[in-house]
Amino acid sequence: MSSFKPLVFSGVQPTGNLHLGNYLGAIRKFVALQESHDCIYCVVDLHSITAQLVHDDLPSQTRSITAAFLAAGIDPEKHIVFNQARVPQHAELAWIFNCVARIGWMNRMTQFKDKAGKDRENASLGLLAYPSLMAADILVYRATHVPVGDDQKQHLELTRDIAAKFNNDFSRRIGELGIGVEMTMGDETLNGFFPLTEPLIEGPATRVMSLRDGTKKMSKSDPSDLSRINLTDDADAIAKKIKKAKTDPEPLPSELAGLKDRPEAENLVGIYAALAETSREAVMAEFGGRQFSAFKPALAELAVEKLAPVAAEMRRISADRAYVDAVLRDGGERAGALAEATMKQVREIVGLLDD
Ligand code: AQP
Repeated sequence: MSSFKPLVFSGVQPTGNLHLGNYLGAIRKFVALQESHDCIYCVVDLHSITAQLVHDDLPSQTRSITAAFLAAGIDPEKHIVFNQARVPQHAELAWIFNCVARIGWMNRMTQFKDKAGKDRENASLGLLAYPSLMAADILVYRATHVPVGDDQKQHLELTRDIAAKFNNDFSRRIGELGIGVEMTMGDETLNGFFPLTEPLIEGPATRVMSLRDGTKKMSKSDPSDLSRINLTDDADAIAKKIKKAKTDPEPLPSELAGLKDRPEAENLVGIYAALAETSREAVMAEFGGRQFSAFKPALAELAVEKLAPVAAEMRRISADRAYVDAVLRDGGERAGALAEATMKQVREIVGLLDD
């Protein structure tokens, strides 16, 4: 028996312009993890049709997220970059996980409640089952680590629950086939096939909030463009949005405790710290006691300095559609081979004949 090989997986939906929250909460971490891990990064197009089926621009959005991955510094040769629909094993494993997960688990997901809103009966079945597909995305590679923003924490807990139930339900069979990893669950030792994936949610910007309302997450689907900084915004747009960002009349505090009950101040300090790759404490040591009228221009300058090169590179890569498509095709082939190896064993465990 050996342990699971460390492997990073994460995905981003092609549902609109990427924003600073996606960049700081996810993509920048994807880039850093390449140094220490094998990584698989996916544009999760099948997820993007759960909330809204028809997207006129789905192919161009998929290419644009791919360009953002590459522009941020993801190496598609050393690692794997592809779009989910190219590897049908994701959907196949998701079906099996639909039979593992319980409806009650899905009904408790806050993202489902938020997105379905009051008219839950009218939400797509796909929206309810979204976390099961997300579990399949990760576990079809038996990935051990998943960098995400804080909003995905609950879905990752559910991924662990699905893996644990599958391992538990099929432990005997996994043992008989000799393809398991010995795992301790409570007082029991069992033969697990899927790892209990660890979320990687760290740093000062795990939940970047809207610039218009510090209690709401910065989101692609917020109708107000002023609520978010898009990765493609130019310097003027970034400066304008930060200037207009909601704040309170007090100066910045010098210590962390002073940010309590000041969500907008907390958000801007977190963004500054993440962009400057420092701690919130260090930002407050520098700006404590100063007004937002002094802090905001410094934040805008830093944001432009960090984001402008990514935006320029994204434009350059996006112009070469053949290159982007070649990256996705090659990544899809390599991901597909890995996913099929897992699914062969899953079919054997479950008892589904495939040859
Ligand atoms: N505001 C955020 N702060 C930090 N991380 C964030 N992420 C999203 N918003 C923030 C992280 O970005 C990754 C990709 O997200 P996604 O596009 O797959 O899904 P999402 O969380 O639904 O993103 P949006 O922007 O909020 O889209 P809509 O408006 O369509 O719902 C994930 O790791 C996520 O945690």
